[in-house]
Amino acid sequence: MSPSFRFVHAADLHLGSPMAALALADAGIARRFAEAPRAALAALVGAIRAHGADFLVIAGDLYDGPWRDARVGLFFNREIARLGPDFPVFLLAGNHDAESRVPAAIPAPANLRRFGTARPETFRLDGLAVALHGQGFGAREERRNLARGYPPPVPGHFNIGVLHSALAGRPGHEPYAPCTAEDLAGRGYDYWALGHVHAFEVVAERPHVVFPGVLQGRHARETGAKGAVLVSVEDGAVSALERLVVDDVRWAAATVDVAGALEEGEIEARIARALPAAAAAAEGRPLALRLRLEGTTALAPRLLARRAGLAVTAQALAQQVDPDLWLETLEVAVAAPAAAAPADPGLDLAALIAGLAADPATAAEAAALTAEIAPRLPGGGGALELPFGAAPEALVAEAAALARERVLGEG
Ligand SMILES: [Mn+2]
Repeated sequence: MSPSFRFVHAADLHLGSPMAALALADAGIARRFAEAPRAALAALVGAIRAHGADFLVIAGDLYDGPWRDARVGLFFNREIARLGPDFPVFLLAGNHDAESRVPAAIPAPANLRRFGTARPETFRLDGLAVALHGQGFGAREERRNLARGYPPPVPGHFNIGVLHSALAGRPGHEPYAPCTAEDLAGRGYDYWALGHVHAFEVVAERPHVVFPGVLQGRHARETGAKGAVLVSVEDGAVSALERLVVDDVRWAAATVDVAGALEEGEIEARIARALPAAAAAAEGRPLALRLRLEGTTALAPRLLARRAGLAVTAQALAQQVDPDLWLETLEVAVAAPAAAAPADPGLDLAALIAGLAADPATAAEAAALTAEIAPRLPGGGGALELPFGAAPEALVAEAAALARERVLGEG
């Protein structure tokens, strides 16, 4: 009879990652968000101790990239050391922390074991009859099917394959170390501890193929609960798999339909109605909300021109719902109804502005200006990105709305 045990599978901690700024947050809350990836690791260590797990597997992208200094590495080592000198931690390098980008620059705690990158390596925990097989990334762009080179399972052991891969492809993720779920099932292992894909996913069972997802969401596209997984093994088979939700802050996105709204009070009322459902996603944590206004309304030029003020209003409304509900961005994706014919066809300013706004040359000029100005701003352009969105077209649309308001007195 094989021993029963439990282990924790985590991946994509991205320590050292810059957290998206919150325009209206005060210094304290901004710091809370900035430190959330570290707080999530500390919470994970606490959860491991509380659950009495036997070992920890980290399947790549522990670090977001090359260290700015040694502090991030010292922080990780300290947290791992809190698990005790006899608690095994297995670490695999992913694309973000490939060996060439994040070399093992400082001495590691005695309980940390790092998979090699030249070939697959096997670690055994003979007391638990566990064998772990893994090959880390030597360089960022690993295009080979690494899984195919993994060794046969160790007989009489619970075999775990540790791999950083998007499998045959996952939207939004580079197709590094590509392989199929069939490649993995064919190895004869009991559990595949994957990393790289930031959403939690149980791809298959028996053998289990699992992405725990990112440990802490870092921007408004990483929404919802985040953490690791706790795997229970009895009689040589997975008997339970549960999520350990350890994120310290959370992200959400919501869309408000402003179609047909005739006055700003109506816009505010519709924002206020959307907020409680969005706030529910926080589950007691600070929540950063990306709010998007959509629809065709005569107020469109005014909304685009006065977005900064509207963002402050939305933040104030959010605080009424939950003091820890923070507006990440207010996206104003609205359109004005088709305009009536101008009174004086001789000088049609509205048409002139609309024509300029639709001209690709204007967008190109806006993109060039943005690229020139952004690096000179504090934070390297983050401040510019936040109010205007990524696309030069959005910048031009906002400029056109401002011009209409100033020149034509609209809005
Ligand atoms: Mn990755």
